[in-house]
Amino acid sequence: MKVLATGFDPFGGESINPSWEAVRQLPDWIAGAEIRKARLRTAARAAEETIQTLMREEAPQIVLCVGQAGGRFGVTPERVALNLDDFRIPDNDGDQPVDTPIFEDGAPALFSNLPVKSMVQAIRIAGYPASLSDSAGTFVCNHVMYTILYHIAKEFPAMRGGFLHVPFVPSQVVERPSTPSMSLPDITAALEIAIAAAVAAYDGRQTGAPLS
Ligand code: PCA
Repeated sequence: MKVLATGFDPFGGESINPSWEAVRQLPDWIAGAEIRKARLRTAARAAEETIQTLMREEAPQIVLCVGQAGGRFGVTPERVALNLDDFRIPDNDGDQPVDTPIFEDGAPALFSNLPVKSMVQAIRIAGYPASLSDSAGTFVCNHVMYTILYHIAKEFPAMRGGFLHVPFVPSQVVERPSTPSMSLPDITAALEIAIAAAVAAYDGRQTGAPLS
């Protein structure tokens, strides 16, 4: 089995993006699955093209894209993506769509078909903060998540896909009092656990009781 994991380049004046820093440090194999890693540009059109090409060329069973959500506490698998671009800042290519559908023929929202609750539970059991998120925002991360789920619905019905947001790392909050952060090794460990839970679910293995 093959898992495609991606992170993003830095945006919004940051010098690092913990999503890519964590993804690049993942082992090459997790729970018997080969991990393919790629860095996406924090730019809607470029990232959309890259993820679409990777889904076609790599043909992974599971695709998990990861992004930074500064200010969040713990890692947050995303439940749903909206068919909407509404960027509060320009992306890294200077584009700033407002109230624009991503795909004209797409549903208003698409749900991740990854086992998001099992992923949250597995991460928490291992001792790292995690919770389910019901909003991936309306910026590039939501754009990429919607793109994945749109192509899964249209072209790759056997593929599982979704998105996971990670917090700032400590070096990013030095000048931001009272802002949560998580160390890079902890984010990386949590990601590895999330992927292992997704692989186990794909294989039909049980990963614990559902969240109450
Ligand atoms: N986070 C942004 C885009 C890239 C990233 O890492 C977001 O949440 O949309």
